[in-house]
Amino acid sequence: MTIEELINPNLVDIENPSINLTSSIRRDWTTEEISSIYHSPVLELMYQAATVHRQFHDPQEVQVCTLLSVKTGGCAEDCAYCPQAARYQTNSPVHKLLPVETVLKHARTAKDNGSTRFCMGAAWRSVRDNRDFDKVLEMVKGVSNVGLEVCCTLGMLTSEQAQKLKEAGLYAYNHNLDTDESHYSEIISTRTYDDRLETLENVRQAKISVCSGGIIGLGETDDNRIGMLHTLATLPEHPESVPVNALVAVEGTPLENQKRVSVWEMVRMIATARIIMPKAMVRLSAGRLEMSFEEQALCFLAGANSIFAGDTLLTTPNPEEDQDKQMFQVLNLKPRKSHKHHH
Ligand code: SAM
Ligand code: DTB
Ligand code: SF4
Repeated sequence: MTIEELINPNLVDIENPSINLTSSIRRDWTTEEISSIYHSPVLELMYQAATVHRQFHDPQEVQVCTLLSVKTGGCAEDCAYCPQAARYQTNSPVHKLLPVETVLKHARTAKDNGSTRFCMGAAWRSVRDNRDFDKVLEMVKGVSNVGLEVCCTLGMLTSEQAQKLKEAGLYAYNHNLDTDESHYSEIISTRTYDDRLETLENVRQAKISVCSGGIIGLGETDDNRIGMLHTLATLPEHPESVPVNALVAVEGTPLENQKRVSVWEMVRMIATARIIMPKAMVRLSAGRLEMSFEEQALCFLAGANSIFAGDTLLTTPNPEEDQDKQMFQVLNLKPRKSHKHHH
């Protein structure tokens, strides 16, 4: 089958709005179908992804999100890519939970710089019902009042904790699958793939928007990448956002010597995600520091429509705000307006 035949021909139609676009969103993709999309000639793949992108999104619009690590380092997990795992000797900073007011200051600055989503990360294995969690709930309320879509990434969550976050005003929760089930135990041994899926289910049940994607460059095969995309695209509902991270190889982690992924691998991953989950925001996440404007432009053309802005991701560097402003100008991109009140 050609890539064109694989993509539902009824996907159209900007001209004829009476066609219900959601009817063409498939959750029954097979691994073989995803594989043949992923392995299409790369320019054809990009063209098809760009076409789907235009049927569901304004291609000039890019959502700008800001990250803040509210609790950094000292994590009990053994994720092989992560500078924050306590067991690896890295130069990554370590600090306990930040004061609420410090976080709100960052949120206001993020908003002033054009972000519409603010994501708070904590180096926790899972959320525990303690005073730190109560403080996070206050942060969520505060950031929501600043007028930003609030997102958190705090590790595993029970359904009760998800409910509390929802009540505090949480808009989205990030919890990445990172790789596929068969490669997972090579990367992380301290939790299972099912633990990951269960948290996603708890988030979904609490009616919180789901953000889930992965990392490439961990030493996985194309089949592992395809497998992860298959799991995401066959969830009971597609995630509303799908981050695609390129590994940031950090000295001291077991993956410190991994070779940097090429832009074509990013493009294949982004384009395939765009085609099989057409409504999702596909986020060009970690790894932009090493990419030129031209390389990032290819990713936007392949269907990426969101980035993290600000000079730090959680612990590693990201392009300077000014660089990104310049890139938006050169590529004629515009930051997406807040959808906070449209949920
Ligand atoms: N501790 C929580 C968890 O693991 O779910 C939340 C924070 S954790 C740092 C969030 C995500 O950051 C991970 O799932 C992983 O996808 C990404 N990440 C961490 N280190 C990375 C690295 N070196 N390169 C690329 N992505 C990374
Ligand atoms: C995601 O997928 N990428 C972001 C966000 N979600 C939390 C994190 C990237 C972290 C990169 C390594 C670091 O800065 O510590
Ligand atoms: Fe901990 Fe999250 Fe890093 Fe894993 S990715 S070591 S859970 S902070």
